[in-house]
Amino acid sequence: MIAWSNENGPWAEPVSSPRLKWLRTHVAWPPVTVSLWDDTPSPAKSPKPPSSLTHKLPVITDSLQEPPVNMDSYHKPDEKTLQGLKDIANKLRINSIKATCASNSGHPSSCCSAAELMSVLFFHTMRYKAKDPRNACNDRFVMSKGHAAPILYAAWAEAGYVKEADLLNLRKLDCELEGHPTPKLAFVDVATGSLGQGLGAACGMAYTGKHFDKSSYRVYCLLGDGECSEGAVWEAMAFASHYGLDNLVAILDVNRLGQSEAAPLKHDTTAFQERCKAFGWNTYVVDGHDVEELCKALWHAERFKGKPTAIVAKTFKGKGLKGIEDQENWHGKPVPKDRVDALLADLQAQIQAPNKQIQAELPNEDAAPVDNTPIQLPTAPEYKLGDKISTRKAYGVALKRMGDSSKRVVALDGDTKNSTFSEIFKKAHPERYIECFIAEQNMVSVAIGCATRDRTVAFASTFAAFFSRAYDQIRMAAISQSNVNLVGSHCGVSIGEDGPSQMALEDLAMFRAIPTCTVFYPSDGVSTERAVELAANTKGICFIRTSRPDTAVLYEAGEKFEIGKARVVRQSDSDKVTVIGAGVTLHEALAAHDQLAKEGVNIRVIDPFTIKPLDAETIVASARATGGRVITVEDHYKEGGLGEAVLAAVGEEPGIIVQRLAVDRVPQSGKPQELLDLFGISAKCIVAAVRRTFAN
Ligand SMILES: Cc1ncc(C[n+]2csc(CCOP(=O)(O)OP(=O)(O)O)c2C)c(N)n1
Repeated sequence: MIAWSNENGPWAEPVSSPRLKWLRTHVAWPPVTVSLWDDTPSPAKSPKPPSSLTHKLPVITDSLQEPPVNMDSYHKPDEKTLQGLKDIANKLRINSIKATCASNSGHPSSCCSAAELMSVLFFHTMRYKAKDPRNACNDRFVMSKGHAAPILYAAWAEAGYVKEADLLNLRKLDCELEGHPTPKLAFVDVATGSLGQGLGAACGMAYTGKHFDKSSYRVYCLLGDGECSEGAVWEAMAFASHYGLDNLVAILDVNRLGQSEAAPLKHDTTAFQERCKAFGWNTYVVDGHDVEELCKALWHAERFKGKPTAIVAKTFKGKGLKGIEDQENWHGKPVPKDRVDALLADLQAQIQAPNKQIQAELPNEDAAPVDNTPIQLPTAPEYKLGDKISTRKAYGVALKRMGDSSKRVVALDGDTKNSTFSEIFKKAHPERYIECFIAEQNMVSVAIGCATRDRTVAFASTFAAFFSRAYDQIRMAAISQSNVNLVGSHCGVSIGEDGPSQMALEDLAMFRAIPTCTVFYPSDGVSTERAVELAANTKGICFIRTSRPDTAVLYEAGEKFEIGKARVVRQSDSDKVTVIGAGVTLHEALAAHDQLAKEGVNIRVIDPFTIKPLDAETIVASARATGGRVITVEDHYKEGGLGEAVLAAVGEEPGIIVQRLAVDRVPQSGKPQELLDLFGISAKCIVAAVRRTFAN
């Protein structure tokens, strides 16, 4: 028998710390917060707590506005309900087996360990409208172990949303029930299947529910035990407890086995519990096949305030399948044809009331409907031609201004807010800023979670270089149909002295390769503001690349910018070469233009504004007007950046030759201008390249 316990003893009232006791006696000290959807004034401040108690108080006090719950008031569900839940668990097993047999692929043993967990969650604990899975008020469920998709589909079939017959089309080309869940399905918020990412997204949803929507919906996330070897899981664990996300429950399906061998902790549920506790979670260890224990644990989780809850469920992989249960070498294998009838008959025989249906309880109607009205800057940018401002700072100003316009705009950063300038937003709108600390994978997942169901328009920023460690999350964001906005500062060698570890030189390649991504590379304050405005309203992922050095404002405040529309910033009737630069290299190109003009050589200079989509029409027309001669210059490695984007755009045009100036080796520390020279992308180098073009 598994221990029923949390750190306060078996099912004890969980509030015991001096801090919480103090809060209990000062419940009239609510946090000063304003709902995103409601402008009612903040409650008046009551006496300040002692300073030693202030840490994380807003989170805790939110919960304590409700009267304390008597944890002893739990009543076990009646026998009929419990039997109904057991029956549903076996129905889910049966449908998972049938579906994976029909597709001759999939992970039935991973489904079977989670059958009771899914049954209790979907038909006892969670509140949702089964006919409207994406309803804003519904509880959320994230199947982080996405390979167990068939049981998720079976649960929605049991709930009446998916047709049972469709389960047999699992993984077929014309069926949306894919191998792993994606938001093509209305009951899926984020794509999973790359293990370790679900909990971070669930954190974003829970944070949004608690702090932005201020709604009672709750978030449940099912993880595999093998999956818990992923570091991203523990980034999320730390985040959830730091922010006291007591509307979040992680269920760990500890079935001992991974894909090719046992998971490292095997069935050591105590080790899982200790780890979760150490990360600041409320924990319960249960027999994951005992529906009664699960009902009880989830009931307590719902009422436990101040911390997220982890339910560590001891289960068996392939549970209920004789000869397969708890055996190695069954991961990702459908039940063999010659055994399927007997195994299905076994499961069927355990079902006592095959036709009994259990309806999920309905949610509270306390989340605002989706608002998708476009968000505009409150006024035109306020820069004057020639003013000097870095695009990273212009980002902070722009985001703050977008935040002034709409409460849907939220910002996240990974402890770089004073470098990316997201701190400007934070200062103006602290209640809509999420500090994610130095955990970029989790930051991206949280941002994706915040943006689900269009609850927020999320902008997450860090040094562009550090997005590379979240590339899998970014890749999955595309599959998730996410509209998240990612803003990377400190691109290229122009950051100078900090050296190559801080320089993003692969980010354009990385983001260009993402199918749903729009890549902005603004070159001055005005275009940065417009990039932020456009990104807020653009479907798919948006990446905005910003630079560290101060550069001159190039555009009038009223200048219009569009995605995929380049600006020709210098031109004459006698241009000899088209030079395309962005960010600092656009300014270098302009300096080269001025120098060459003195020598009587005119060049055309183009600011692409977006690298993806790239304005091929303007580039090809300019190339034609300049004898087919094009030079690209970029503060990025040669591979995958601006130069290759231009090459791709002119690839089918005869008579156009593209010369690429780019960083071609690992750089080093130095002064920005020295580095631009050393790596061949300064004005001087552009002038030399233009001259070479003629020499050839
Ligand atoms: C990041 C990542 N690495 C590897 C895989 C391949 N993979 C799919 S399922 C699996 C084992 C998962 O084990 P566990 O989390 O314990 O889930 P179970 O199937 O046992 O419930 C592996 C290694 C993956 N999908 N994602």
